[in-house]
Amino acid sequence: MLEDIQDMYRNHPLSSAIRSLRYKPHVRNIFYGGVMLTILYALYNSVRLPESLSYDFPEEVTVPTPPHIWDERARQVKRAFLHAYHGYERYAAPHDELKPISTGYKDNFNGWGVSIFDSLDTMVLLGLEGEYERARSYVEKTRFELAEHTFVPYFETIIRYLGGLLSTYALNKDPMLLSRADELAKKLDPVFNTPSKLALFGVNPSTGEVVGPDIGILAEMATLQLEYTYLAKATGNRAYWERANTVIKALSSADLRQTGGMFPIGWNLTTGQPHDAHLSVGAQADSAHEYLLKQYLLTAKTDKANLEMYIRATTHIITNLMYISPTRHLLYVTDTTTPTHEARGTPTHVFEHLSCFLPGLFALGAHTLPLDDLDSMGVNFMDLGAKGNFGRAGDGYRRLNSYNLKELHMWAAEGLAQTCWLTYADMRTGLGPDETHMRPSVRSVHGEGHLWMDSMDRWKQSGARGIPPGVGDKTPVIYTEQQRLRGGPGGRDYAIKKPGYLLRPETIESLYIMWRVTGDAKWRERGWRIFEAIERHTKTPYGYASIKSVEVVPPPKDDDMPSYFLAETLKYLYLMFTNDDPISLDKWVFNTEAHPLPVFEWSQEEKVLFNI
Ligand code: DMJ
Repeated sequence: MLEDIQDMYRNHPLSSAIRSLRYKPHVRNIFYGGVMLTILYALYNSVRLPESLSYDFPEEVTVPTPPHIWDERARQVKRAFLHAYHGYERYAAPHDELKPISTGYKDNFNGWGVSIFDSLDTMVLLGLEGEYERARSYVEKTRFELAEHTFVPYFETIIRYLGGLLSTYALNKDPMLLSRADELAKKLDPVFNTPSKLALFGVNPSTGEVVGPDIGILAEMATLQLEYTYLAKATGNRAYWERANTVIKALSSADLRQTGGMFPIGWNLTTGQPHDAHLSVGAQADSAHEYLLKQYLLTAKTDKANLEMYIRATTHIITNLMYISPTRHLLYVTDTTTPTHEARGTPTHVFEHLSCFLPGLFALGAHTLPLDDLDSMGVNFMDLGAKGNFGRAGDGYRRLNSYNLKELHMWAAEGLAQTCWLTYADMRTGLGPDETHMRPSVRSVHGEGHLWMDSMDRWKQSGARGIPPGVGDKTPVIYTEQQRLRGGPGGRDYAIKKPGYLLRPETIESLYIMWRVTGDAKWRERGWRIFEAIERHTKTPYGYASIKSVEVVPPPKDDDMPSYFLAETLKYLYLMFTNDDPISLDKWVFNTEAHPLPVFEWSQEEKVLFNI
């Protein structure tokens, strides 16, 4: 190498000038010596251990934070909400969303002011009376109309608009909100005009024209049960209950032999049966799995079909979609491509931020269900696998049957929550990427990977000592800029697929539930660190902006502040930090957009009306 460098210098035009110094060898030697030193210093700089392995990311807190500090932290979230909402009110209302860099606006969800509807219950919980009154008078006047041949996306309208109205009604019992919710649901009703009565993608609320492919998407057609059941109960209109029931019946009578008892993404809206075998808990699937447990909880544990479907779905997720990474043993959940003849498809090893709601769901289930005594709920775990003829699924049930199911679900929750958190703690911004690609093996980015349950079985066979695989705390690996550009030293176990942080709530939502369910303050402290990172890297003079890369400091921003940031991200942060527990997980159920609905108390007449 030294020779190469000398050659390079010999052939360089400057060298002739230097050679003219041949009669002054001491000058020449000093010159070459200087050049060599410069090169050696540059080489050293590119390989030396990064100063940033000691990057200023704060250590985990070991001394308990006193309650008054938590109250102050909750107040800081409230101030953040006000900053974001005032920016929206000033520059974008009554359009849908604020562009927090240019002070422009977006009309991406009907143009009815989605940020207002999505924020209503957050304002009530935060005690923001002035903002709420201004929002209320807008809501009262909104015309749920659209120009001909344009369409509302049904799913988004349900979770954001209808969810916001119903939840706020549940909190303050303002009848105007319920009547607006009723009116909106009626205008959307043509969407059910399919042979299966499962919802199409979209509808024009003014003309009733509908739009959407015959092959629907799981999350879009199976995320309305909570909203419609609550609406049915609040209005006494059984027709809404029927809409929710159609979904529940379609799901519980679906032919799931191809997918081992789990619901795939594609659904045929004519036959009401699955169309493919693509399994995921992330995009296009997430909230459908979430609503199985939550519908059971909302209806005060009266609807056994949902409980059974929840246990089937989670059994398949645990036995087939959960993997453990080779180096740091990170537990993660992935999706599988369509299988041919087997129940298990090929894992992609993609891990989505959207899937980070799952640890919270597992924890909520373990907290609220007697998973270690399902017989007391009239459910026989082994029968669930055998009765439906779900292909190879029976193996999974036999496997899980040798564990305490409650404990296993809680381990799954803890391990996944650790990984979701670590994808934040590993980044220089302290914020997590939208998608990662987990390495299935130390040496290769290809391969089957290591199923979590295989590691669990080995751990159990060797005496089940210590913390189960994938569950304990892990150390963050923060790359320097040099390491990032070089592709890193590999200690992270994953590559970043989509580097943006879109102000999403899922990790924060799970940290909040983990904190409430376990009482372990480490989850709450991690939530605080994420909030600090949000303040540091996403705040603009007018609001908060998604960022394009979580690995770059300062991160480049996107001109985008989604309404779910107001509805979910800030609400979960506030509820995590406040010392009160205004929305107890035993008494309320959050819809998928973080709008809480109260667990039912059934009256005798309602039991008759709803066939309970
Ligand atoms: C939210 O709109 C909802 O939580 C939805 O279910 C999926 N995720 C987005 C935010 O990431």
